Amino acid sequence: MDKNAQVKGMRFESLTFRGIRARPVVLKLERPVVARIATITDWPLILIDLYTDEGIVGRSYLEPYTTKSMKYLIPALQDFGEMLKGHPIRPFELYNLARKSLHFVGYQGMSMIAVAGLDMAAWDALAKAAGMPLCVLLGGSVGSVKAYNSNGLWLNAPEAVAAEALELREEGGFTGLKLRLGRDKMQDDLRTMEAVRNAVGDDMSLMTDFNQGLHLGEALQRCHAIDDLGLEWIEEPIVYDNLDGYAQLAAELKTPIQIGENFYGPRDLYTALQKKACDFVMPDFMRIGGVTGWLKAAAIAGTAGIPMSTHLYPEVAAHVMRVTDTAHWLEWQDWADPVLQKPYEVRNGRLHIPDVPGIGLDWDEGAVKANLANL
Ligand code: SMN
Ligand code: MG
Repeated sequence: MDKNAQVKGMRFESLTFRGIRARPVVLKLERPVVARIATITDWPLILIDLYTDEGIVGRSYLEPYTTKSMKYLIPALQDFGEMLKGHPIRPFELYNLARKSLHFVGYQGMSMIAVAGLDMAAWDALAKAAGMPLCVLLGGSVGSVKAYNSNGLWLNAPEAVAAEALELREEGGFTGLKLRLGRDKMQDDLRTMEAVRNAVGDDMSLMTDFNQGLHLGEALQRCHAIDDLGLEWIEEPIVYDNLDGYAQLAAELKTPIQIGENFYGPRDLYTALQKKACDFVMPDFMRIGGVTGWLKAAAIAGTAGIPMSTHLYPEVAAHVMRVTDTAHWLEWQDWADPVLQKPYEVRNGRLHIPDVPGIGLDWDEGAVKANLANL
């Protein structure tokens, strides 16, 4: 098929914003999140369609963790829809306009999450209109990205977690898995790690994530206790904004400290690096500011020589990782797969970008209808 068929007779630079549809969906998680700070059985998604006068539809989704938050995020997206009507689809400009429109509300939190959803859909629309996969529009090439499987390994019993590790490895020939830590007793974490290591062998990269569950004293003790296990990284042992605490942990530990899923915008990444609060970074797309925020953040991490991994949103993540200087690991989670017409393919531990215009997100309307949330 002629990939440019849909853009014949149109200049992609003149694509025009018409409006936004944002729909709330809630999906049951196959393996519920059981973390130190929360249990999540139902996973909310906001599906965004960005309409243009030319008929191209840009798509993105947001994963805002709680169903209730969709009640206030969706109106913010609809407000952007009205405000930006008639504006050319130029993602950097839309990003700035949307950010500034919320200046008095504040730049972080919900404001940034709404802007990120808009931004990713705008980039998708532009790449579709250009007839190119997003990674190509950004100056890169279509290909695969090294990924670890983050679909499970929550705070369950050691034997159950070890058995699940084998299952997760087989979901795509993975060479990396993420294990959640922060059980009431440190010994139970240690037992679980031993069971997983015995099951998957020495060649598997093991990432660990405390989900901010420890105070600094506990973190010092628990991170030192696992510091000789050859882990890929220790993620978020303490509350995300205690950068002084992170600087102390990063200085004391041999294992790299990983943070970033709670950076709101590129400046948070810059501040963390200034404070030497971590060794690795892993921004989340809804908090860093979508593709535009990622590109700005990747320039900072790249300049500083800090390895950069992704958090959630594996489809858009794969595209930007192809143009990220210090690209490290992509976090694979298949949680949006049930509403996608064509979920991305994972093989040999790598996520494969489809050679189609845009990001490659099309909704399975039957599944969307069946899972629409009543807010
Ligand atoms: C995480 C992701 C999604 C829900 C809860 C926790 C986690 C991660 O912090 O890094 O995957
Ligand atoms: Mg995490």
